[in-house]
Amino acid sequence: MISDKMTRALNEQVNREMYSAYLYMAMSAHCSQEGLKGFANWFMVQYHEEMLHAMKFYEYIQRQGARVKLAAIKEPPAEFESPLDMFTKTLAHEQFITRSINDLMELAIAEKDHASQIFLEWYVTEQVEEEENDNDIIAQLKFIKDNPQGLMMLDRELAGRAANMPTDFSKGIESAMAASGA
Ligand code: OFO
Repeated sequence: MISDKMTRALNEQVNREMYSAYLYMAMSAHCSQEGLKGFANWFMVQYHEEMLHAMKFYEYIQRQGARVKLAAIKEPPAEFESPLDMFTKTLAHEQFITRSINDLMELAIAEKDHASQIFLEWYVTEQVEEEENDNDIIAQLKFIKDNPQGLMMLDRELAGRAANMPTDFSKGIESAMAASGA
């Protein structure tokens, strides 16, 4: 059982995760348009990760016998100045998500909601990885600056990011994860 307040907060997080997916989908589309196929791949993998994040919240709300309430997803930007601009915005967005996960954890602690605390721990760990990945790529992009060769090398490297992400959630998260080998 979870409180109405926690249910509302978790539903808001479903929306934030869906927006994250939408944002990275927009960045992937922009990269494809610019001929940066490796960057496009990286952001599309990120899109799938975000869908998984959203679906985990969705399933948790339902497993707690609470009601999922979906809201409109904000329109993401469509134009970006450069790969560095995209990753700077990605990091800023992930820092926002980290703060929202921390707020959820604070609420779970205040409500002595142990199940939600344990559930949210996965996201706390995940956000460290998300920010670390973005910081690593930002550092490389700052090093590359305007060097087209460096950018092409990084594009090839990012093309290698494999999804290993579930895309079919019809049988629940566990079975989706097992089927994808994630
Ligand atoms: Fe990118 O971690 Fe979810 O939103």
